[in-house]
Amino acid sequence: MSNRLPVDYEEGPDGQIRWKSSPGGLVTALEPVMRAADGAWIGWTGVADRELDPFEHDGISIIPVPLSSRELEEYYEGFSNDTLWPLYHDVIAPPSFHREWWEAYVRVNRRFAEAAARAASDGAVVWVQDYQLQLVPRMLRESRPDLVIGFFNHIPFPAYGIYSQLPWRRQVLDGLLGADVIGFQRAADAGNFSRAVRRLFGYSTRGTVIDVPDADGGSRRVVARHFPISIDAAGFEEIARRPEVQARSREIRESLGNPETIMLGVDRLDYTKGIRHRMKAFGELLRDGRLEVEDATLVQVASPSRERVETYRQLRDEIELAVGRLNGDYSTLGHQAIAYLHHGYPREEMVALYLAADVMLVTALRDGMNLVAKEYVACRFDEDGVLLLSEFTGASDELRQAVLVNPHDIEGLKDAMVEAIRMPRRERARRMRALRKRVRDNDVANWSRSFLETLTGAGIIAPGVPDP
Ligand code: GDG
Repeated sequence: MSNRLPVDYEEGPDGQIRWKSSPGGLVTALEPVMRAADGAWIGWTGVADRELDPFEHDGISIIPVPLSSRELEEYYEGFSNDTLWPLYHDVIAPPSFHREWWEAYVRVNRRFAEAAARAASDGAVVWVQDYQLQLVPRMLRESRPDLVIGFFNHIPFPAYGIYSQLPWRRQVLDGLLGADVIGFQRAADAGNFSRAVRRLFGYSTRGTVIDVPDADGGSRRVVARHFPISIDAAGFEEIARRPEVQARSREIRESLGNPETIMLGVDRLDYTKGIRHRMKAFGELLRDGRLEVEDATLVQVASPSRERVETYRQLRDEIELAVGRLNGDYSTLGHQAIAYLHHGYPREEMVALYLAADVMLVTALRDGMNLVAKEYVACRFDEDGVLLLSEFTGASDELRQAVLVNPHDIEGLKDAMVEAIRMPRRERARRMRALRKRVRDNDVANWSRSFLETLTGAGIIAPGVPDP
């Protein structure tokens, strides 16, 4: 179960409905599991105010949950993206607290829980994804105590001092504690969660196990631990090895005027991603003459995101103002300082960009994991390219051979960029080999297997994932 289904809705000119797969990491990971287990995917279709019947798509049963446009505003854009998202990302932007948004969140979570209660067979496994659905585990357990319930949080779980700002902090924790296994990206997130449970409920915790008292005086055992998510590493490498993708990557370099160094950023246009910080550092390097525009170009893909939320509109204005200024100040007729692309691209084009980039910039101020960092590494079968990675991403717990940075420290960021650009070939290869091994050893299939085995009691931990 996830807020969004893995398919996109399309209406033909004849009014006929068509469904297109929207292949993401989660779909790749869960598709084989779902087929083997005869599972169903429950979620919203992406269109408001439409009731749609369950259907089959590409061998997967799909169960749509309807949302009205009002609920979309209050539950999704409001409580999920303007309350929980900024709060869980360490209040980089101020969260808004509105009681009507909370009420919509409760209502929609109940609808999702009811859909699962109807669809699940006796003793079935239900895996709930992400922060939009934190109340579902408890609601589901109350109506269907026979089910095995897992929850995975894709974003960080903040420290108590921040989490405790949430007016509904007890209800959210209680919602999550309805699950048997609660998964997080990093050990630190699981630790923050357990601490919040101790502070607010006084339940005892031992390592990753929390004892949750139940109504008849006994207790239930809930596991809260980290399962770092990953990507389909082999799938990305396969695309990168295609001759036409490599040709495209050379074409990209040429169209940028064959600069010595191409630096690349790929992010949803989101304030958590540190896009402004990276542009500021790059601009100062040009200003100080440590980089010349003929030698270094920054390509920034900023895919459109949450465009109806005001904070995101403001961010877009700020970034586009900064890009305009930098290009005005430093571009020449033949060389652009920043190639800024406010589009989404097909996966093959993203891979060609990864192959064209000498330095990949991941400067998030807070990020649950950051899959872009892992995708870059998976694509570099040539063992070249440098990953510059923020310490505030979940990925930095695993990808220790990246050039690690604190994006708030602009001087440090500038030095790290120069270090990455100047890094000798042998050093680049040494680091990239180690990074690649890590991403191959813990791919997304490993992630889902490890979670589901813990959930169903086998308790086997994926190789390379240390149990905290
Ligand atoms: C959340 C958490 C966590 C982006 N633009 C295009 C495109 N993308 C793809 C990337 C990557 C994905 O979107 C973004 O994933 P990230 O992990 O980088 O970030 P979030 O979207 O914030 O994801 C995050 C993740 O959930 C998983 O748990 O890692 O911390 O915030 O796969 O490649 N893909 C295509 N065209 C684009 O223009 N095809």
